[in-house]
Amino acid sequence: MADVTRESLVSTLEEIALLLELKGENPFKTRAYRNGAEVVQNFDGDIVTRAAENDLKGIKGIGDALQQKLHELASTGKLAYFEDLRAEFPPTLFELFELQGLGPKKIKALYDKLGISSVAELKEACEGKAISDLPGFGAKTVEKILAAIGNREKFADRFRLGDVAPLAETLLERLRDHPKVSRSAIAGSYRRSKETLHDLDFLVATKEPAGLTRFFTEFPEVHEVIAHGDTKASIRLENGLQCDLRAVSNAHFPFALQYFTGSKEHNVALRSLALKKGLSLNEYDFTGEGEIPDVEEEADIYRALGLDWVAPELRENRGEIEAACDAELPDLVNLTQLRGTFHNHTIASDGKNTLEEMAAAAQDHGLQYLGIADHSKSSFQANGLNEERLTRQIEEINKLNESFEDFALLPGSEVDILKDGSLDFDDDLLAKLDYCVASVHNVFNLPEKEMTDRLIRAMENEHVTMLGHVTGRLLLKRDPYAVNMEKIIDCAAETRTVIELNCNPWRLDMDWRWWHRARDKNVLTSINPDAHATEQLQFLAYGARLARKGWLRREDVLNCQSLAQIRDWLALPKSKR
Ligand code: DGT
Ligand code: CA
Ligand code: CA
Ligand code: ZN
Repeated sequence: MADVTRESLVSTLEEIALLLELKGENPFKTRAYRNGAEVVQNFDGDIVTRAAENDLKGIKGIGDALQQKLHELASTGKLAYFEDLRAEFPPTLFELFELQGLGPKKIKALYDKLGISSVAELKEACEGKAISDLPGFGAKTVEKILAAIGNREKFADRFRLGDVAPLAETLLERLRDHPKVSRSAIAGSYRRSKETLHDLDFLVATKEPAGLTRFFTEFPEVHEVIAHGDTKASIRLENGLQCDLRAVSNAHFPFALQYFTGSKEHNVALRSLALKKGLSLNEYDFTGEGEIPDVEEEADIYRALGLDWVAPELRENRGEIEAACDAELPDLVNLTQLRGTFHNHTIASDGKNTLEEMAAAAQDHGLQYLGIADHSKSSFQANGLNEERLTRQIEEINKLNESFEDFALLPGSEVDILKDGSLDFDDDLLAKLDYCVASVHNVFNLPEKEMTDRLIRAMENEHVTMLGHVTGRLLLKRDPYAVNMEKIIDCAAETRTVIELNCNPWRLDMDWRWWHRARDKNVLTSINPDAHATEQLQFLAYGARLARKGWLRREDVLNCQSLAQIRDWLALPKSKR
């Protein structure tokens, strides 16, 4: 079942309203859905659970019919009425809903006046003249629409790491459990922990390769068999993801694993190093004139070339081969070293769980502390807390903490950085918190200099412990806002402000390519799940993978410190940290 959230309820109601409008239904009916969407959006409480439990009676603006539909949606993840309605329109019409910056009003105008019902048609119209006759479609709007279409093309056929990881592991397990498989792995960008992937590259060692490729092409998730041979096969899953399988002998496995892990750039550099040693390296073995090294596992290949084994995350030809040669590879952080985490939400703002539930989940994860950072008042769309509610939450946390042994909730806030770089709360209130995460949640379109100055002003505040999701990007959806990352990192170093590594699979922000530079300037990170529900604490695993990809060690990660260490650290003025 699809994850039901407040946002998904709201967007379904809005889509229904739009579809009714496109059909020319009576405006009264349409308005009921629009109002309903607004009520759900602004409801002060856990509307998703209330809907799932059919407990919506008496909520103003949600009549009987809407109650029933919300209940069906929240309890089953589907709504028959909505699906029937959708079926009345060309399926390509719904592509338009996914374009950034194209609201329902515009979609209706395009459909009604120009009969546009797909992105392809829209693109054609934008490139021609017809569209400029429509009111509300000036040159600027058309430019924005074209940019959104460009983004969509750029992102087509790519997947977010966190969106494919659970399925990837399930398929790998199935291959691993096959009686004729002795070794197995997922190579490629998945093993290198890239934030987005084009396809998955499975690899097995087996004596019966043809049996394995057949087994693979018969997986129940298969939508289409793209290629099927005796040693390799390619399938496309129902979600559109392509998966390749290569079946090799046990002796070839380490070479295939090394080769198909990539990156291409890393492999090119490695092969040229091998050539200097008189060895030719390919996906099957070493060949050459002199003595051929014994290879049982991947590390033997690196060792034969005079290198330490290079963790897959580092294989991007960004200095890892030189470091491996000098035995100077970093001892990378790993998930089990995390002792706590910051930046988590509760039902007080837009989270799904209570303080108690979040605390219990954190303890299940073996964490010693969990930072609570609900939204601040300017984030009204996320039900941000005002001064009074935050003050009450601090008291609530302090009281709860008396009931824990060897565990603590840390009262904090995800405070909005306002347009001018000032903060949503004044210093007196911020001083009452254990820490604060400062984030941008609106006005994304400032010029680079202004956006950079805005973040710098926030970092200069003594109470800002860390910057949240520093570029605001949403992977495969929204580009980062314009900001000068060199300057942000320099300022973080100077002001001793931590930069978070936001683990939400949509964000994974700050980008891994910047961490090496940051850590060389002694900037700390905090690996933060930005959890809006207990199960999202699992996002920490993606954060740890991306931290490794950014060359980070245990000492570079604030939340590898124990609760006692963290308390001491938080008690220091920023300049002493
Ligand atoms: P992706 O799938 O676009 O997210 O990224 P990768 O790195 O998984 O790329 P993929 O699936 O095309 O190939 C997997 C690995 O196989 C790649 O990282 C390196 C290796 N490889 C593939 N084609 C070539 C090639 O033409 N030359 C070299 N040196 N290596 C290749
Ligand atoms: Ca791949
Ligand atoms: Ca591939
Ligand atoms: Zn945020």
